[in-house]
Formats: sequence, structure tokens, C-alpha cells
Amino acid sequence: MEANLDNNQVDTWNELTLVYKSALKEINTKLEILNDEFQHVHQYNPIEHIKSRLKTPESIVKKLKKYGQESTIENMVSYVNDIAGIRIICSFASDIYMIAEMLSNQSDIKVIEVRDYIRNPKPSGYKSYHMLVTLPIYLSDRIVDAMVEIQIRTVAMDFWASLEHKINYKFEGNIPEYIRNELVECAHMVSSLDDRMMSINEEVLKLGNSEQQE
Ligand code: 0O2
Repeated sequence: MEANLDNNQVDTWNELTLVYKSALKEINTKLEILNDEFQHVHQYNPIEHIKSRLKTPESIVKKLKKYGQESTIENMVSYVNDIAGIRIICSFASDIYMIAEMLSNQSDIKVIEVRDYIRNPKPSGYKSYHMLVTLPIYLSDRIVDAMVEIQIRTVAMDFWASLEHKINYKFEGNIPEYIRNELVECAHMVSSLDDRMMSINEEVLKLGNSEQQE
């Protein structure tokens, strides 16, 4: 993207990426605090790991093309919502909603949109909980709101999504039907695995509680 920009636009682009990077740092810190506090109070970490990324200029341009928009900085800010993206990987499906709620309850985070692909999976079988949020970034002379796409999913959902993403890339979006069907079937297996792992965990927690009361 930078190659087609004049000096002023390069400045704007650099400032924008600084704002998006700062937003990712802030959300990362918020999540680390929640995870540490959770460990302290409940003796377990709901978050397995966190990945964050800034969308590459190539992907931004591709998305703008998909929307039929010119590749300008204004369009990038107006139309591409996931320039800053963070993915939170949890152990259990129940952790997903708990983390989403804890983040939404923070007063500086404004939830713009929720897409619950866990309750409503995509036809591909894709499952994940997506939140589009804004949060204020305090610069030296002003405050700007930065938008971040937060994806929350289990380890198993993430395993599925990573493989499906690679396959989709390999076939440029035209996955052969038999592989697509196989992926849908695997997505069902992932859901059932998540349910069973969550039941085991609940059972273990119950046993732990009753032992403490004895
Ligand atoms: P990347 O490379 O991960 O950034 P929209 O943003 O509304 O125009 P879309 O795709 O309808 O586009 O939004 P949606 O459905 O909320 O998807 C946003 C992101 O979720 C995608 O970003 C993917 O990361 C992920 N995602 C959505 N559907 C699937 C799916 O079927 N399989 C996999 N593996 N991931 C999915 P990008 O920008 O498409 O890609």
C-alpha cells in the first residue's frame, strides 16, 4: 500500500498503524490482567493463548476490492473493520462467553457488533465468536477511537479453522466438494469434542468442590 502513497499519506498511514498497534497492546494487557486475576480467584486460566495481528496491506487492498472500493486510506478506515485483529483461544466453550462478557463490561470498550458463529455456525462449519469493538487511544494531543476485531474460540475450533483456512487458500476458495463435506463433518466432531471436554471439566470441578466440603 505504501508504494502508492504521497508523503502526507505515508504519515497518515504510519499514524494509523501506530493507533491500531496501540489498541492491540491495550486489549492484550486487559486480557492478561483478566487471566491473572482469574488464576488468582478461581485457580484456572480460561485463556490458553492470544494471537494478535495487523492486517497486511495486501489483504486490506484485497478486501477493499471485494467491497468494490478504491484502495485509499479513507476507504481502509471506513470499510475494513479487521485491520487490527486479536484471537483469543480458550480451553472450553463456556470460557468464550465469559471472556466476551468481561470485555464488554469494561467501560472504555464499546461493542459495535457481535457475530456469534458458535450458536450460528457458517455453512463451511466455521465456529467462533466475533466482536467488533472500539476503544480510546490516548495520544499526546488527542484521543482517537480504534476499532479491533476480537475472535474468541476454543483450541479445537481454532485447529479446525486454521486447517480450513490453509485448504481454502490452496484451492483459492474453490475447495472440492468431497473435501468440503469432510470439513463439515470434522466441524461436527469438533463441536462434540468441545461438549464432551466441557462436561468432563464440569464433572471434575464438581468433584473438587464436594471434596473441599468434606
Ligand atoms: P483473515 O485472513 O483471517 O483476516 P466482512 O469482514 O464482514 O466483510 P466476512 O468474512 O463476512 O467479511 O466477516 P466474518 O464472517 O465475520 O469473517 C471475519 C474473519 O473470520 C475472516 O477474516 C476469517 O479470519 C474468519 N472466518 C470467517 N469465516 C471463516 C471460515 O469459513 N473459515 C475460516 N477458517 N475462517 C473464517 P478474513 O478477512 O476473511 O480473513
